[in-house]
Amino acid sequence: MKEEIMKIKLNKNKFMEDYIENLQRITLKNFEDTSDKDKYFALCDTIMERINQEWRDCKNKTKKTKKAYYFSAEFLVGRSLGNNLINLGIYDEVKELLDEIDIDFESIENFEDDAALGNGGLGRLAACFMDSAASQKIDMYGYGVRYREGLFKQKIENGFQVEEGDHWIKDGDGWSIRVESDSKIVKFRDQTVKAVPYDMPMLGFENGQVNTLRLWQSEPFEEFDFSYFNNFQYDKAVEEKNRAEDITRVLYPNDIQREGKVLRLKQQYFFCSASIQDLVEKYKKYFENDLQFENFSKYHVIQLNDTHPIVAIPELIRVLVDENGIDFDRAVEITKKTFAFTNHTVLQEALETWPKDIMLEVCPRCFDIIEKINDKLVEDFKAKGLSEEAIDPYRIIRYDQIRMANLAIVMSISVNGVAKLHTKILKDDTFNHWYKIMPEKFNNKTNGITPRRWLVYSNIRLSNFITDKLGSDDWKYDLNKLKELEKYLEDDKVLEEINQIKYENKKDLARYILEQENIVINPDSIFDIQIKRIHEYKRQHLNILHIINLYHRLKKNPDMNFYPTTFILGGKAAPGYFRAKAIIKLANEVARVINKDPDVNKKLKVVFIENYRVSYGEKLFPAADISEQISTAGKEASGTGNMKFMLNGALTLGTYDGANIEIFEKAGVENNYIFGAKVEELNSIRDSYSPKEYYHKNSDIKDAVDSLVSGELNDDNSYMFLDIYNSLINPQGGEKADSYFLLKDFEDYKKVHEKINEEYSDRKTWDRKALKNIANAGYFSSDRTILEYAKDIWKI
Ligand code: Z2T
Repeated sequence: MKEEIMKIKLNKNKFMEDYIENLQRITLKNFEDTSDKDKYFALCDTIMERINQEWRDCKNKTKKTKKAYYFSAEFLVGRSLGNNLINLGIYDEVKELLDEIDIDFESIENFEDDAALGNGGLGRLAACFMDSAASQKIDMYGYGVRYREGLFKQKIENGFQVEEGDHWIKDGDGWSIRVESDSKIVKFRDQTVKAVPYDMPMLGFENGQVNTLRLWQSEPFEEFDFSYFNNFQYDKAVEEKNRAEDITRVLYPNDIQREGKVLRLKQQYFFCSASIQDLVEKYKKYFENDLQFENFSKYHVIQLNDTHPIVAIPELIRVLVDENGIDFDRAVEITKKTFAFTNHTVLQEALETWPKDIMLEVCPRCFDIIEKINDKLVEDFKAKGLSEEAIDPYRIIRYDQIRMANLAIVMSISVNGVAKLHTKILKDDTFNHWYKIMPEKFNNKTNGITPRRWLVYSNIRLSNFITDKLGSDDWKYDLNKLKELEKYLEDDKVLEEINQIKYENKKDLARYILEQENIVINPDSIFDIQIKRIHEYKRQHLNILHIINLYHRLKKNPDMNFYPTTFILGGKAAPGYFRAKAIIKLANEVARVINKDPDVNKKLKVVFIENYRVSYGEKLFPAADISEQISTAGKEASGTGNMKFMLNGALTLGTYDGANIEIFEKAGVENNYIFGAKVEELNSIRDSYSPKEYYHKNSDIKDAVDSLVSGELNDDNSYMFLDIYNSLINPQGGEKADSYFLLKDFEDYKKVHEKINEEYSDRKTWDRKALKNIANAGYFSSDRTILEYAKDIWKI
């Protein structure tokens, strides 16, 4: 591995010369008159020039080898400047160079808007995979959508979430190349548009590899429809242009809740059609003799990131049959060997189904093709003697609904979950009927995170410490090497260093939070952090209810033995998800009440981070003592924030869910804080569960739950707190009470918090646990994950 290292050689004088020249060229200003934003964009250009040759070399490799294509509606890249410099191996040098001309790198960095082209874990995973594939020299192309507006910006106004647009490219896009000549025509039933690719370089870590993330933008097929124009119907021409641009105008802000809108299916079909055309066109160019596409699946494997890109399956068949004269059955066979499918959740509300009407309205030929596949499937089952009823769960089309997951499972070589428990639930439950007849397709690929962004870049102190202790930076290429840190478990001086690094990071975060949120927090307190999308199954409200109860107990008993703690929460709610927004209001209200109360605010603080996003996460993960991962067992497919915390030396306070289980396995249960019912237990009590019993039996639970409606907390007449209250013990309209088992797990959660609070004072023991976690985080590198995909599924 190490021999391949190839930092770009930085000619410092040339770099500076080019930089200043770029800066003046793009602004037509003298250096003194340029803004920080100008300085940021000029830096992008100067870096893009330097990677251009390697990028071209990688793109124009003539060797005929199998390649992977990661199709995803989301790539949550975040910022690229710092990460690109790290991966090029020139971060320190460039920082110094800028310093010489009085440019503060960090302030420049802040002028980059996050590329927030994703909602949460699923999109961020795709971005981590891009980094890891390039770093492992795997030829993988990302294909997705260039949303003009990424995930909305979250403002907190009077404690309520307010959404604002995120026009991330309004001042330009320093990291993309528009490749006009690779544009494609995408035809919908009622409209034809041009798909223009914007390519972003995905740099491998110090290895010269540059992969491509190709994001498609929708534009009018003809800039003006002159027939309208000539008839003085100018408005109509403009309207057509807008209608084309609408398709990639904005990312849908729901994370797991599916969105059954025509425009959403148009987005999906738009990028899948353009991407499939791209692959087929290139294939025909390079394999000009293979008119029958004999070798297509030998050279292509398409990984489908959840159900969103599944329409690529009928689209490939359409292109093969309608545009290349391939026989239908053959096209199906080729397609079946090309796709692989990843599932990311077992929540029913996520499983995409499209009404026949909508599919006919968007891409009627795809419906035809899906119907043929379905008919054949049903016919085969009947031939095997299955009853109508037995066939039912397998149908791709049922009651005029197209079940996308069923289509993907039939048409793929592989179906995978994203953590051990999740894959087990897929096999035993969600897709059990499929598992029974095709067990060989099912496999697990536990998620991972890229250690470059989530440690080397974001936690320089810890990164330098590790390199120092291990005597080399080999661990950046093979994260399993972190295991060697275990030799320091009994070394008090090293444990003290860990402590000091965490403390410095906490001070940095405290400064940043003061600046951003205008709240003073104490770096000597425990930093207990829960950052992720807001959802009932993730149970942020369990965290908040516990904080309320803790506050009450501290008020009542000021001398209570209590280590000062700062609870930090952050995350966005889907704009249409009332109860998630209620949870945000509750967090902000509890923070307001507690932070202004002089009886407790020396010991207890609560912060709700406004507009939590990738670039904010980079400051939060390094500063955490406790990582809150408290989802209802069986509901969080994997989680990846949990891994970022672990790698940065936080201890996990978590349930037996998703990848938490594997974290406990690797780092040792004794080095983390586990609580709550396991999935088997919840399954066995699901029907008889009565949250009221817990409410009446346990005075702390009653205390916390009652505070939602006692008048102590003010929801500004939004009825939001009543809604949360009702969801727990007074269900409305056929809903089940406390379906996420907050009250069942509350007591255990409280106890484990008490344990944490007590054990934190023994700093040495704590730091040893932190080191244990860091040393065993190697498994959660997305390098490991992507290598498993390459080996087991893609065979490359
Ligand atoms: C998402 O972020 C996840 C699942 C989804 O299912 C959709 C979105 Cl946007 C359709 C998350 C899971 O909730 C999380 O557990 C997992 O770690 C992540 O995907 C990546 O696999």
